[in-house]
Amino acid sequence: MRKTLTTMLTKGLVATTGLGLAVAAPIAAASSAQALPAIMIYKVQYDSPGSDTGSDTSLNAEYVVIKNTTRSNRVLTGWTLRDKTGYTYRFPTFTLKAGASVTVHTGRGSATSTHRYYNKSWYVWNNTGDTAYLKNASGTTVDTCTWKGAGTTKYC
Ligand SMILES: [Ca+2]
Repeated sequence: MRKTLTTMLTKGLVATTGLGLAVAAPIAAASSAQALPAIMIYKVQYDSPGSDTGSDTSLNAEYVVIKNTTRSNRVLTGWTLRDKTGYTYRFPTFTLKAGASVTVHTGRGSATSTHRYYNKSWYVWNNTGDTAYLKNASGTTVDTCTWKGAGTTKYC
């Protein structure tokens, strides 16, 4: 009887998490520090190596890495990544696994669970300075990352 109850509770929690609602968050918040955003912009390689030729190889070497810092899978469906200008990548149905990262490339490519593509024909992230904004499906800013150039990569 006791085991059955535990199983039911576990299933209930998984189902709730699967919907991507924040219902489970207070449970986690009580036991762990919240220094990092749950989902964060971890790294931006804003200056693709070599000349900006506009080739897919060059465009895809410009990218943003988004990391799930939690121990639970998070649904990012409808979340957006955008620059100051407003060039926006919107996640379709997508779940970022616990502790995993997803890299959003500027150029064209086949989307996987760890690599996504803006499908742009020119660069998104300004080499001389820009800001990346990550917003959830409600449009609330979850994290930002700003750089002023003088490099190729920003860790946030
Ligand atoms: Ca760039």
